[in-house]
Amino acid sequence: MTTRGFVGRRRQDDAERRVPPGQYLEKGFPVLSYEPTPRIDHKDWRFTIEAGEETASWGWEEMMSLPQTELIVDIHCVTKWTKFATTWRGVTIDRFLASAGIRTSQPHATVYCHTPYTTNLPTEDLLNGKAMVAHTFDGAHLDPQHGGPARLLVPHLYFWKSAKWVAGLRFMDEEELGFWERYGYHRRGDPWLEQRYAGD
Ligand SMILES: Nc1nc2c(c(=O)[nH]1)N[C@H]1C(S)=C(S)[C@@H](COP(=O)(O)O)O[C@H]1N2
Ligand SMILES: [Mo]
Repeated sequence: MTTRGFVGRRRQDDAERRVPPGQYLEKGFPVLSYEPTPRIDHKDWRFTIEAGEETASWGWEEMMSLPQTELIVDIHCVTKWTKFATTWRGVTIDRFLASAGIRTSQPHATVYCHTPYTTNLPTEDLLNGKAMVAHTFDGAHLDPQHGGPARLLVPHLYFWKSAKWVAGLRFMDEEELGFWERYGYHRRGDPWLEQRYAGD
Protein backbone atom coordinates (compact mmCIF):
# COMPACT_ATOMS: atom_id res chain seq x y z
CA MET A 1 0.00 0.00 0.00
CA THR A 2 2.88 2.34 0.73
CA THR A 3 4.26 1.12 -2.59
CA ARG A 4 1.12 2.23 -4.37
CA GLY A 5 1.44 5.74 -2.92
CA PHE A 6 5.07 5.87 -3.96
CA VAL A 7 4.30 4.82 -7.52
CA GLY A 8 1.51 7.43 -7.69
CA ARG A 9 3.90 10.16 -6.62
CA ARG A 10 6.50 9.00 -9.16
CA ARG A 11 3.98 9.11 -11.95
CA GLN A 12 3.03 12.66 -11.04
CA ASP A 13 6.70 13.73 -11.06
CA ASP A 14 7.14 12.17 -14.52
CA ALA A 15 4.11 14.10 -15.78
CA GLU A 16 5.51 17.35 -14.38
CA ARG A 17 8.83 16.78 -16.13
CA ARG A 18 6.96 16.19 -19.37
CA VAL A 19 5.23 19.60 -19.27
CA PRO A 20 7.47 22.44 -20.57
CA PRO A 21 8.00 25.54 -18.39
CA GLY A 22 4.92 27.75 -17.96
CA GLN A 23 2.55 25.16 -19.50
CA TYR A 24 -0.37 23.24 -17.94
CA LEU A 25 -1.75 19.83 -18.85
CA GLU A 26 -4.92 19.88 -21.00
CA LYS A 27 -7.05 16.76 -21.47
CA GLY A 28 -9.30 18.18 -24.19
CA PHE A 29 -8.26 19.42 -27.61
CA PRO A 30 -8.92 23.18 -27.80
CA VAL A 31 -9.51 24.75 -31.22
CA LEU A 32 -7.47 27.87 -31.97
CA SER A 33 -8.02 29.52 -35.35
CA TYR A 34 -7.98 33.17 -36.27
CA GLU A 35 -9.78 32.50 -39.56
CA PRO A 36 -13.11 30.71 -40.15
CA THR A 37 -12.78 26.98 -40.82
CA PRO A 38 -12.61 26.39 -44.57
CA ARG A 39 -14.20 23.31 -46.14
CA ILE A 40 -11.65 21.85 -48.52
CA ASP A 41 -12.51 18.86 -50.67
CA HIS A 42 -9.83 16.21 -51.19
CA LYS A 43 -10.04 16.86 -54.92
CA ASP A 44 -9.19 20.56 -54.36
CA TRP A 45 -6.40 19.91 -51.87
CA ARG A 46 -2.79 20.34 -53.02
CA PHE A 47 0.51 20.56 -51.25
CA THR A 48 3.39 22.40 -52.93
CA ILE A 49 7.06 22.70 -52.07
CA GLU A 50 9.19 25.48 -53.53
CA ALA A 51 12.94 25.57 -53.06
CA GLY A 52 14.74 28.10 -55.24
CA GLU A 53 14.14 27.11 -58.86
CA GLU A 54 12.59 23.79 -57.91
CA THR A 55 8.89 23.23 -57.36
CA ALA A 56 6.88 20.08 -56.77
CA SER A 57 3.24 19.60 -55.96
CA TRP A 58 1.07 16.69 -54.79
CA GLY A 59 -2.65 16.09 -54.96
CA TRP A 60 -4.47 14.09 -52.27
CA GLU A 61 -4.05 10.63 -53.84
CA GLU A 62 -0.41 11.35 -54.65
CA MET A 63 0.24 12.20 -51.02
CA MET A 64 -1.59 9.06 -49.85
CA SER A 65 0.56 6.90 -52.14
CA LEU A 66 3.77 8.12 -50.46
CA PRO A 67 5.16 6.17 -47.46
CA GLN A 68 3.13 7.01 -44.35
CA THR A 69 4.42 7.67 -40.84
CA GLU A 70 2.68 7.48 -37.47
CA LEU A 71 3.77 9.86 -34.71
CA ILE A 72 2.66 9.84 -31.07
CA VAL A 73 3.72 13.16 -29.60
CA ASP A 74 3.01 15.75 -26.92
CA ILE A 75 1.88 19.13 -28.29
CA HIS A 76 2.33 22.56 -26.72
CA CYS A 77 0.35 25.73 -27.48
CA VAL A 78 1.82 29.12 -26.66
CA THR A 79 -1.46 29.95 -24.83
CA LYS A 80 -0.02 27.49 -22.27
CA TRP A 81 -1.84 24.22 -22.80
CA THR A 82 0.08 21.01 -23.33
CA LYS A 83 -1.59 17.79 -24.49
CA PHE A 84 0.11 14.43 -24.04
CA ALA A 85 0.40 11.58 -26.51
CA THR A 86 -1.53 12.76 -29.55
CA THR A 87 -1.52 10.22 -32.42
CA TRP A 88 -1.05 11.41 -35.99
CA ARG A 89 -0.59 9.81 -39.38
CA GLY A 90 0.81 11.51 -42.43
CA VAL A 91 3.81 12.02 -44.67
CA THR A 92 7.07 13.48 -43.42
CA ILE A 93 8.54 16.49 -45.20
CA ASP A 94 11.62 14.33 -45.91
CA ARG A 95 9.44 11.90 -47.92
CA PHE A 96 7.94 14.71 -50.00
CA LEU A 97 11.40 16.11 -50.73
CA ALA A 98 12.83 12.68 -51.58
CA SER A 99 9.92 11.80 -53.87
CA ALA A 100 10.59 14.97 -55.89
CA GLY A 101 14.39 14.77 -55.63
CA ILE A 102 14.52 18.22 -54.02
CA ARG A 103 17.44 19.10 -51.75
CA THR A 104 16.98 22.20 -49.61
CA SER A 105 19.93 24.51 -49.18
CA GLN A 106 17.87 27.50 -48.00
CA PRO A 107 17.99 28.03 -44.22
CA HIS A 108 14.50 29.53 -43.81
CA ALA A 109 11.01 28.27 -44.52
CA THR A 110 7.60 29.89 -44.82
CA VAL A 111 4.52 27.73 -44.43
CA TYR A 112 1.36 28.83 -46.21
CA CYS A 113 -2.20 27.54 -46.15
CA HIS A 114 -5.42 27.25 -48.12
CA THR A 115 -6.33 30.29 -45.96
CA PRO A 116 -4.32 33.52 -45.45
CA TYR A 117 -2.44 32.11 -42.39
CA THR A 118 1.34 31.81 -42.67
CA THR A 119 4.12 30.91 -40.27
CA ASN A 120 7.90 30.74 -40.57
CA LEU A 121 10.57 28.57 -39.05
CA PRO A 122 14.13 27.37 -39.66
CA THR A 123 14.37 24.74 -42.42
CA GLU A 124 16.13 22.28 -40.13
CA ASP A 125 13.01 22.09 -37.92
CA LEU A 126 11.12 20.57 -40.86
CA LEU A 127 13.66 17.86 -41.75
CA ASN A 128 14.95 14.55 -40.33
CA GLY A 129 11.53 13.25 -39.35
CA LYS A 130 10.69 16.30 -37.22
CA ALA A 131 7.68 17.44 -39.25
CA MET A 132 4.90 15.96 -41.37
CA VAL A 133 1.76 16.76 -43.26
CA ALA A 134 -0.82 15.02 -41.06
CA HIS A 135 -4.19 13.84 -42.38
CA THR A 136 -5.25 11.46 -39.61
CA PHE A 137 -5.69 12.15 -35.88
CA ASP A 138 -6.48 9.38 -33.39
CA GLY A 139 -7.22 6.97 -36.23
CA ALA A 140 -9.85 9.19 -37.91
CA HIS A 141 -9.82 11.80 -40.68
CA LEU A 142 -8.49 15.05 -39.23
CA ASP A 143 -11.46 17.23 -38.26
CA PRO A 144 -11.79 20.42 -40.38
CA GLN A 145 -11.59 22.51 -37.17
CA HIS A 146 -8.18 20.99 -36.47
CA GLY A 147 -6.90 21.58 -39.99
CA GLY A 148 -8.46 18.78 -42.02
CA PRO A 149 -8.08 17.55 -44.64
CA ALA A 150 -4.41 18.03 -43.68
CA ARG A 151 -2.21 20.24 -41.52
CA LEU A 152 1.45 20.64 -40.88
CA LEU A 153 2.64 18.99 -37.65
CA VAL A 154 5.85 20.27 -36.05
CA PRO A 155 5.35 18.89 -32.55
CA HIS A 156 8.68 19.93 -31.04
CA LEU A 157 7.82 23.64 -31.55
CA TYR A 158 4.85 25.64 -30.16
CA PHE A 159 1.73 24.57 -31.98
CA TRP A 160 1.22 27.82 -33.92
CA LYS A 161 3.94 26.52 -36.28
CA SER A 162 1.69 23.54 -37.08
CA ALA A 163 -0.31 25.33 -39.76
CA LYS A 164 -3.82 24.02 -40.32
CA TRP A 165 -5.15 23.55 -43.90
CA VAL A 166 -1.55 23.59 -45.07
CA ALA A 167 -1.00 24.31 -48.77
CA GLY A 168 2.75 24.55 -49.08
CA LEU A 169 6.28 25.27 -47.96
CA ARG A 170 8.63 27.83 -49.44
CA PHE A 171 12.30 27.40 -48.63
CA MET A 172 14.14 30.72 -48.75
CA ASP A 173 17.57 32.28 -48.32
CA GLU A 174 16.07 35.26 -46.46
CA GLU A 175 13.77 34.94 -43.49
CA GLU A 176 10.19 36.14 -43.99
CA LEU A 177 8.05 36.47 -40.85
CA GLY A 178 4.67 34.74 -40.75
CA PHE A 179 1.32 35.85 -39.33
CA TRP A 180 2.03 35.59 -35.57
CA GLU A 181 5.75 36.21 -35.95
CA ARG A 182 4.96 39.65 -37.40
CA TYR A 183 2.98 40.35 -34.21
CA GLY A 184 6.07 39.63 -32.13
CA TYR A 185 5.97 35.88 -31.63
CA HIS A 186 9.23 33.99 -31.77
CA ARG A 187 10.91 33.05 -35.07
CA ARG A 188 11.54 29.49 -33.82
CA GLY A 189 9.27 28.80 -30.79
CA ASP A 190 10.93 25.99 -28.82
CA PRO A 191 8.63 25.30 -25.82
CA TRP A 192 11.47 23.84 -23.73
CA LEU A 193 13.37 27.15 -24.10
CA GLU A 194 10.11 29.11 -23.61
CA GLN A 195 10.63 30.94 -26.91
CA ARG A 196 7.21 32.61 -26.89
CA TYR A 197 8.03 36.12 -28.10
CA ALA A 198 10.79 37.66 -30.22
CA GLY A 199 13.69 38.21 -27.85
CA ASP A 200 12.88 35.27 -25.51
N1 LIG B 1 -4.31 28.05 -40.59
C1 LIG B 1 -4.13 28.17 -39.27
N2 LIG B 1 -3.29 27.33 -38.66
C2 LIG B 1 -3.10 27.43 -37.31
C3 LIG B 1 -3.72 28.45 -36.56
C4 LIG B 1 -4.58 29.35 -37.25
O1 LIG B 1 -5.17 30.27 -36.67
N3 LIG B 1 -4.76 29.18 -38.60
N4 LIG B 1 -3.48 28.57 -35.21
C5 LIG B 1 -2.26 27.96 -34.71
C6 LIG B 1 -2.26 27.88 -33.27
S1 LIG B 1 -1.92 29.30 -32.40
C7 LIG B 1 -2.43 26.71 -32.62
S2 LIG B 1 -2.26 26.55 -30.94
C8 LIG B 1 -2.85 25.50 -33.36
C9 LIG B 1 -4.17 25.05 -32.85
O2 LIG B 1 -4.54 23.85 -33.46
P1 LIG B 1 -5.90 23.20 -33.03
O3 LIG B 1 -6.98 24.19 -33.31
O4 LIG B 1 -5.99 21.94 -33.82
O5 LIG B 1 -5.78 22.93 -31.54
O6 LIG B 1 -2.98 25.70 -34.75
C10 LIG B 1 -2.04 26.57 -35.31
N5 LIG B 1 -2.26 26.55 -36.72
MO1 LIG C 1 -1.48 28.54 -30.24
